[in-house]
Amino acid sequence: MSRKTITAALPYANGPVHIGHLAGVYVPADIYARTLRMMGEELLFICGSDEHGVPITLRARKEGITPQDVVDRYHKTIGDSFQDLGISFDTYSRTTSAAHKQTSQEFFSNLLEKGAFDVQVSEQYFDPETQQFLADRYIVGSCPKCSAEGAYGDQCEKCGSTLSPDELVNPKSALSGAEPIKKETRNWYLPLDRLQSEFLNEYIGSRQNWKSNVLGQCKSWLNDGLKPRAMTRDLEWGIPVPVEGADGKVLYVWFEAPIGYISATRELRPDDWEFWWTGDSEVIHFIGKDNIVFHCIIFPAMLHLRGDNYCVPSQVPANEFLNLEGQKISTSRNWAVWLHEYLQELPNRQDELRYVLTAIAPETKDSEFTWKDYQTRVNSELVGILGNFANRVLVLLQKYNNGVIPEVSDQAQAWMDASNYSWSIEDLWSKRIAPIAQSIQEYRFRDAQFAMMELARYGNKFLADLEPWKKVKEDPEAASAVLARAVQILYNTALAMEPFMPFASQRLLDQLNAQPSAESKKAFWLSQAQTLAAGHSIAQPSLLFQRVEDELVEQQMAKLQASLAASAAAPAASAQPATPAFKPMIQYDDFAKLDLRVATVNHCERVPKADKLLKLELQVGEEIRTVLSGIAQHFEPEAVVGKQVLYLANLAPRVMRGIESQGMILMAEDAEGKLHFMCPDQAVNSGAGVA
Ligand code: B3M
Ligand code: ZN
Repeated sequence: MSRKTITAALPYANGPVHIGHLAGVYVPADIYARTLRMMGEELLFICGSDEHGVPITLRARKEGITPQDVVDRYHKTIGDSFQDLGISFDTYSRTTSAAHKQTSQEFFSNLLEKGAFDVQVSEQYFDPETQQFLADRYIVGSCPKCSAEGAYGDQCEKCGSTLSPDELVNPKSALSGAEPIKKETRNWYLPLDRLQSEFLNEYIGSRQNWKSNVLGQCKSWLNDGLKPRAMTRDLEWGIPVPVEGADGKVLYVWFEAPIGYISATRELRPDDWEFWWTGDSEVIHFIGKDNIVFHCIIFPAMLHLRGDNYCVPSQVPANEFLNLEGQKISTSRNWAVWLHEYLQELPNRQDELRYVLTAIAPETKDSEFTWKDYQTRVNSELVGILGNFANRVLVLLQKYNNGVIPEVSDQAQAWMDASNYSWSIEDLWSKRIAPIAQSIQEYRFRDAQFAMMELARYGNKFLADLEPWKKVKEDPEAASAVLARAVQILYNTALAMEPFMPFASQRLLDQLNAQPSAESKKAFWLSQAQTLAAGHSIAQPSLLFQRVEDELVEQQMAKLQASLAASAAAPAASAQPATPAFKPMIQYDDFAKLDLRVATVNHCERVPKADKLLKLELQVGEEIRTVLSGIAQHFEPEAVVGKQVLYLANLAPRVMRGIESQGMILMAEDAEGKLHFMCPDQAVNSGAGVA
């Protein structure tokens, strides 16, 4: 068995994780890592926060905080919630770490020295208002493939298509809402077109055991013909490009984020991290389908170019998407079940969530989570089958044998054999446990969990057929023999539960008063069912799972509806009607009274305790004027300095927050409620009249 480097997609640290992330990536990855660890495989399970990228800077702007504040908040929220859910990473790192900066810059420099990049001057989209280049995610518009609004310049989140900004319909800058313009800039491109024929066609073509949904997507990209893609961007937030003269440029987030797996390994294992990424290591990436191109095309191309015996991903078991109550999960509309909120509102129900998400996992096609289904599966499967089986065996063993596992006499065994329950530990393993292990190793976690539940179903049928509660009256020894067998089925069920429901597995082992060794667990997963010896005393039984009552479902549904109502109401509150109603007619003399000027913003700052106001110092010809303006939630002070604005110079001054505001700057407000400066199309002398 070669060593395995198992990774789970690095969640963007611009918000918490939700059940879609869990079902798509983290729960299956954890089931896989836990099982192989118990099988004794040499492995590392790697993850961390993806802390660069435009969504983070967009949220920072929206909240008036720094990108580092954003990632610090969500790195903790995400890391804590994964831990509470029992996701057993060996490390949960982050891409703002020093190790990551070093590793990704070294990786880039290594490729640069090999001449792997083509430096191209290209025209990039530029925001004329904020004077910044726009990375793909800074450009939003309608998706050319599915017409969804709010598609990004690199990807449509609705249909999963990979896009380029030029394809977007009606592109706008996500920074200022302005129409982006093209401006020349120099970037370093990965020649994916050349790499396709050199390496990628053969690499993808030889991935026989990859899931069809993954291979399908890869082959469609290859059939379309790969194009060179810039691995650097003109952005402030990110890993600086380690090249002289590349100031203001950072590594493309999808170049450095996958390197985050390597840097996290380096942090965890400073002495032998390269061992896990070279030679015959098996790299296995757990991701969602929207990350396939980056993990199956771009990152393998990078690793191939890196050379030095770096290994390319051997398996990428990507899942499809999970929907919620008939709709796509949407972070912007808060149509989601957030993990940290679930853990707060439904304490000690981690296993229920893990179980349900595995049972409905979108392994081959999109699937659906509903709270009603959650309730049904918990109540009828976890409580009704698994919990019921455990409770019956433990209670009856306490009742008939004081909780001690009895010997099984030949006579009692003969009776069970005659009842078609010939007992064979070998059969129990080969027929009921081996299929669980095999399904897990083949990334079929739904099947694996179903096979695990089959153990409990078998146990329930065993009891129902032999009815020890009746047999005990005429033949207590036979009844005890049934329980002696049933408790072995239960013990193996507890062992089989661990990858799926680690908390409940431990609770059940505690009730069995069992402390299986690592060797015993390894044997369980590789070769034989385990037994508790005759004479072993179990502990006091208690219910493994609690029922989900209707009010829990009602509460969660009400919460979702409230989110929907809130997000539906939000545009109405801020958006203006397409054309605001016209005001009553005025006479020319009324207009002539207005003294409108062009003013230049010399300085701009926030107003303490006034989160909507900015204080601007305006140059108006020879005069300096101070104006307070309610634009603080639309613009950063530094984005305003230097602008020429439309200024109403003869509006009577008024004092706000103790500051005298002299006049007013005039802004346009668009249909989404976004504000825009009314600037002259070229610089004019400040104080110039407007009529
Ligand atoms: N941050 C997850 C996403 O696309 C992305 C994964 C990076 S894994 C290197 O939501
Ligand atoms: Zn689309």
